[in-house]
Amino acid sequence: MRNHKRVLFLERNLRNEKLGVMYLAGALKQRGHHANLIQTDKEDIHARIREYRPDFVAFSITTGEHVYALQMARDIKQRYGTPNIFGGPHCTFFPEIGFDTDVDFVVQGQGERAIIDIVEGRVAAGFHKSEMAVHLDDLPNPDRDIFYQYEQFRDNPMKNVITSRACPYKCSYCFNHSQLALSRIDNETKRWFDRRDVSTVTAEINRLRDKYGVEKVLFLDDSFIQSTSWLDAFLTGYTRDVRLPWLCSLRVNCLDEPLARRMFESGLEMVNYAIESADPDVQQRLLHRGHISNGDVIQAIKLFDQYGVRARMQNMIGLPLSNPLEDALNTLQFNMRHRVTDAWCSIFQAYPRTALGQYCLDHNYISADQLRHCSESFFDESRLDIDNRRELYALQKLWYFAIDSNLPLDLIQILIRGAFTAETGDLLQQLRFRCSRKKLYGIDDADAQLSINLQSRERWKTLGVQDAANPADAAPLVRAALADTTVPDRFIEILAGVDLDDGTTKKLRSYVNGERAFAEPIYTINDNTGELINTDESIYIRGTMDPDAQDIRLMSEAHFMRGMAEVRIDLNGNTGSCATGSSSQNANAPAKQELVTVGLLNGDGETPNARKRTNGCKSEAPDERHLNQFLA
Ligand code: B12
Ligand code: SF4
Repeated sequence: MRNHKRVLFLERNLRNEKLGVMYLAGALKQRGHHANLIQTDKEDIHARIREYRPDFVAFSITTGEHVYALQMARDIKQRYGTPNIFGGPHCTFFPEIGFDTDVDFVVQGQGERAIIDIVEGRVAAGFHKSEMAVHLDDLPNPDRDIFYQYEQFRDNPMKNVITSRACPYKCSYCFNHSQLALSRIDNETKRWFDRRDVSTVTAEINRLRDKYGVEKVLFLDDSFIQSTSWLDAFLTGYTRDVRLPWLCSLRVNCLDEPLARRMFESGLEMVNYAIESADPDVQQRLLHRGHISNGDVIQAIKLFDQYGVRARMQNMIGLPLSNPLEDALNTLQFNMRHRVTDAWCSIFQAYPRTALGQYCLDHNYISADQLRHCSESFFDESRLDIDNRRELYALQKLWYFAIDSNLPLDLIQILIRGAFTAETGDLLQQLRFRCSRKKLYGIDDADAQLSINLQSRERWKTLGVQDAANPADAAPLVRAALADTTVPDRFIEILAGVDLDDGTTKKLRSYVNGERAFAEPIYTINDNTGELINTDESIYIRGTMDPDAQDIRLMSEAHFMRGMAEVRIDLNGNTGSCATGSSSQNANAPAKQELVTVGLLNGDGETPNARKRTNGCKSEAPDERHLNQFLA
């Protein structure tokens, strides 16, 4: 029997290097063992297994990935009898994965010591509870070769580094509250947070520079400012010993001008802000993100902007709200208004054992079955029973481009009504990935279609409405509508392939002809505080407002586009009101100044049900009781 064991990590759909796997490989190699990695979607698994002859296969999984990992482990066991080790966040929060008969070892918590104990035969198969917090300076260096054998990671000028492994907050959609609770229960020293000594961080980056020519450093810490004294030492050490451009996520409420300047002078290039939703009520009551406000974010963006430090915004749409599309569009505008350089958007996925997952279950936004079935991707269509799911899916795909090119809101509202297939979604996702890599990190995938061909755009514009061979053909209209914008040609071509129904094509035609008959946003955003101001007065519909049947239809369409629950509309040239709950498509023409009720339609042309129209999140907030049950 070999003394030095071989551990093979199996990964699929890798976009980013994984520090967890690198740390484990570093720990294994320090003890003389071997560790390697295969990308199961890109390589011949069986050839690699036969060649490498692993003693163990290992899976590092987040929730959602477990389904595929279990299948793969089962298959490998049947064919080769190789024992497997499971670890990573999913195993920490769902250790019962160990009940699966095909799982040999499952590790809850930090894995460096545990994996050594397993491969060296000191623990029996089954569940292994490891430390939740470790002294980070005691850990071996992460083994980078395991990832940099692949050029997709080696050639990336930006490399990941982490200086801490915890976050003090308890956002309702995140697993961190479980992590905190487990740390407090498990750790004998009651320590949950540790931060590396600055000298070990700078030494690691300098090694990276010598060996791999790193040009930028991405710090993966949940929030880079946890302690101002540590940050002070970091800025001194980093400026003196490294001074490479760096990027991080920040808790910005303890930022001031001198600190922003020092961070810039040390090489800070971009800051990641997680706003998730632009509505303060949603942030605080639904997402439990009271530790940060729009005002803090706006102030930080402005402080950094004067030094050219760019902003990246993280957003989440498809929340369990009475009107998730409205929330998403407000958040989109917030991003546009503050001209963020890069905007990331995911579709909220409800996870079991999070406060928000439980809230969704309690309020019938999701069934117990659906909640258990966790999606592996956060770009998939929402599994919640919410309005406008299709539009939200489309909006997520358009998000980056809409903000990057500052697309008009009414055009966005038309485009998201297209039938976005999974294939279109994938194409847009890949394009977004390439565009943002090029923009942020200068990595050019040499794809000519990212460029803008002005000649064809001129032709697209003139083709316009009349020349389209088939008046129902939306493609020329899509091209014409986007010709004047700065979106890449490739984006236009993908969108030209999206099917639009007749009503939407008609709206697009009006848009191209300059008749913008869509409502303006209900909210305006206070530029300093980030507060959303609900201004009924700001809602209007362009065009004649004589209260005849045609105008009623126009209004109902405007409502449809906005997906609004309740809107006041000026009918009298000027006054009136539209409320929800009635489907009066055939409403009689109202007299001037009379209140009219206009039925709201969802994407399928149905009137949405009343339950979700009651301000879901505003009456109640998710609680953490179920977590205590889980942790008891
Ligand atoms: C960077 C990051 C990402 C990156 C890279 C993902 C990655 N897996 O590295 C990207 C952007 C792709 C990402 C995406 C997502 N992420 Co993320 N992400 C993080 C983040 C901020 C840092 C990860 C990291 O490098 N940690 C440092 C390393 C050292 O820790 P580690 O990976 O946990 O590994 C240690 C242990 O888990 C264990 N271990 C890990 N693997 C193995 C394997 C074996 C065999 C063993 C024995 C032990 C073991 O030992 C390691 C060393 O001690 C964490 C939060 C955090 N602070 O960890 C969230 C986190 C991992 N993400 C999370 C989630 C939910 C997601 C998403 C589903 C979407 C979302 N809502 O953000 C997607 C899932 C994508 C996917 N399919 O992987 C959750 C996972 C929770 C869960 N139940 O699985 C976390 C924990 C955030 C949170 N607190 O909720 N994420
Ligand atoms: S700040 Fe980030 S890591 Fe911390 S609890 Fe909230 S979402 Fe999770």
